[in-house]
Amino acid sequence: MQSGAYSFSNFDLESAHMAKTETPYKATAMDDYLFDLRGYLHLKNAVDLDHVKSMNKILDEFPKIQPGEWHGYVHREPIPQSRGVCLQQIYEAGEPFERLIDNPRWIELLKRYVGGEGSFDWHHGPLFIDESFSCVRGPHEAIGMHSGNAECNKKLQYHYQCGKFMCGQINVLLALTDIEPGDGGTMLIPGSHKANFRHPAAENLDWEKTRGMEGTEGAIEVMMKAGDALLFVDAITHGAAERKNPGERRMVVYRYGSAWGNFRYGYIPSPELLARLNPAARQMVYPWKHQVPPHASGMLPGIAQPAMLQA
Ligand SMILES: O=C(O)CCC(=O)C(=O)O
Repeated sequence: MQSGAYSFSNFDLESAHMAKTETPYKATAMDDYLFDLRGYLHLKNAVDLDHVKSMNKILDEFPKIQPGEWHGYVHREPIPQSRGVCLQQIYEAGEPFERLIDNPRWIELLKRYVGGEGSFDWHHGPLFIDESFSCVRGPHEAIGMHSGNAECNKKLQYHYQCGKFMCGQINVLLALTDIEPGDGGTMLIPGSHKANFRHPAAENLDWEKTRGMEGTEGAIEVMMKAGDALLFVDAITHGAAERKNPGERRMVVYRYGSAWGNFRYGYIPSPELLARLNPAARQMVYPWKHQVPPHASGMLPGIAQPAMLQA
């Protein structure tokens, strides 16, 4: 159902996201309303369970690399174990992760909410993914509260102007396991993407010592089924509850912004990945098209071979 359907109930909204079709899902009037109001959308069954299974299999078989080490083009982020094991450039870990880049369940929502169609913002393409990672957390692991409109930076802005959304960054967090009470769910403060004040508890937060966000005034913990996705503007104050249960919580995050952005950690996609992706997906991971004089073409970075990038 398209925009204009204000009678959309929550149930219908969820069913719409369950549709087993490759036709890209388009935002409804209710999606726009809820996204604007709360700063996030819960996309139920965004990815089917076979797809989830294939990603979990890759993670199960992935070598146990240490923080800062590489396996292929995947890098384990050097973060404290208290935040879990995060594998950066996860779209390099295999086709099931590649398929998430321009996933039809969310790609049109991303284009709409990052915004910029018909303006310079789309000069290099509609979107750029500056970070893609998997994160596996065990007992006592979590991430503390961060972000919020009151942090005041452009990446964190939430903006609706001239009838258009213009968001600095939108995250898609896809659950690879069910996330139930005690599992360490994502926590959000609905509406904080428009907040004019920092959360008082954020003022003296000790990032090294902090664990989960549970108990934070105004925050909710989102329960998800494996295959559900949480689409949220990075401007919303968020984090995760500490995992209390045995076992693991698994998820991936892909962060989308304008194609004039840059990689958060300076990664560069592999030539193999760029050669495999369809042009739209390739543009989302590497929007640059370099122009250099002929005598300087050998000076381009290894991956940036013009023939590959102009296709
Ligand atoms: O781990 C989570 O659930 C929250 C993820 C997060 O904080 C982020 O994507 O910035």
